[in-house]
Amino acid sequence: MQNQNNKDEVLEKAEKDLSAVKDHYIARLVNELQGTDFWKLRRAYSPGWLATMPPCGWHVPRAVLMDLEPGTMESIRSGPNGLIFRPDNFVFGQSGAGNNWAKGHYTEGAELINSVLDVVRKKAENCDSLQGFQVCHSLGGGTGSSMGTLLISKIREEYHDRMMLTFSVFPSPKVSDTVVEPYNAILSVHQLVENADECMVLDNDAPLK
Ligand SMILES: Nc1nc2c(ncn2[C@@H]2O[C@H](COP(=O)(O)OP(=O)(O)OP(=O)(O)O)[C@@H](O)[C@H]2O)c(=O)[nH]1
Ligand SMILES: [Mg+2]
Repeated sequence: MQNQNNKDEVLEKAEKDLSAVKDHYIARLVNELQGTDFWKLRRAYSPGWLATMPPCGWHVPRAVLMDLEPGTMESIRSGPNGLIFRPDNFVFGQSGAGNNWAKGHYTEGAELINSVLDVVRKKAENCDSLQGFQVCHSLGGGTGSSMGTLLISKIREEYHDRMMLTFSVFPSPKVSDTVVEPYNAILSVHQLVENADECMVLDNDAPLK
């Protein structure tokens, strides 16, 4: 309850000063807020940002959502912002990665990655002047870290002259679910150093300070 009040306060504060909301501010807020709040904020401030306006009349984020399990997609779809996403932009598997970096990078993730790339390609082809890509993921779990970095390397291979910016949530021992989180993060950092142009490091310790 306290947490919800804090989030509402942050959103309210941001809503009061439109001009103050710059990209770095949004990036900091992402650390404090859940993904759905991020889109709520984005929709409130700059509806044209990374979005296309289809004939239906509302802005649709030019975003591809991927996971190795269906649960997270279902909660986004049934959440307050579920309707703003195009249903064909959700790509998910059934098995999950279970915090296992190798599963996301080499086995389950590698099987699903081509379906994700098909959607990414379609989005990229619809852009008038494609500038780059932004990837939001966590580095502690099994999917965002391993399949996230696999996606980044595949995009880099195909669009080597476009910018790659990542918003990477680094694990914190204070909110850690499993002991393998630091290992997943280290394996992913190695990939990010190779394939990303810029990484926004979101420290999961920060909201607890
Ligand atoms: N700041 C923030 N951190 C999150 C959030 N959700 C998960 N995390 C962190 O992300 C890490 C776990 O990663 P998840 O994204 O849940 O895992 P995943 O990438 O889906 O991988 P698997 O579920 O293992 O397949 C942990 O370090 C969590 O603390 C969130 O909404 N906000
Ligand atoms: Mg997961």
